[in-house]
Amino acid sequence: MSSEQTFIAVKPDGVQRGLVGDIISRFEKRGYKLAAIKLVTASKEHLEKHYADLKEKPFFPGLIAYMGSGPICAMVWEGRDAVKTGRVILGATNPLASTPGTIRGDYAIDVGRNVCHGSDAVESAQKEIALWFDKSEINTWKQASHDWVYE
Ligand code: YYY
Ligand code: MG
Repeated sequence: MSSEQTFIAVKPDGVQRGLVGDIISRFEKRGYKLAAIKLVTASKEHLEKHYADLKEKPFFPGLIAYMGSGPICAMVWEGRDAVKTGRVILGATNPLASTPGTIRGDYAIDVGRNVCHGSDAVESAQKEIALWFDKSEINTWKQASHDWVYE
């Protein structure tokens, strides 16, 4: 359970529905530190790289079209166990299986409109952060609340 970084994104539906602030707020309130953030409308090629492991899936073309349909709020969040806990904050892939209190469990119904993305492992987080951000865009800073969040 070390300090790590995870790639979290508000997908185009989440941006269109005005959920960016709430999603950021959930990570902030939990105690995580924002290391990078930007709004980006991703190209087809970029999204195909991001979801390369899903390219054989029947939903892949629809997923790429949806993800490229508008701006995404791309972020890097940092802190203890950030990858696994980030997935818990998001909820299950299928929103109907997501617990209320999670982002998907509160705001989504269809799997193809599930509002947010989060890296599924430390290794994929590193790859995704490198795909979406230049090193110069990642901030190193000490959160004023750090010593009140961690023992
Ligand atoms: O990591 P996560 O987003 O929770 O799920 P993945 O299995 O990586 O799938 C990525 C993305 O694909 C998912 O968030 C929605 C979409 N998707 C879909 O449209 N239909 C499926 N049956 C499964 C996934
Ligand atoms: Mg995934």
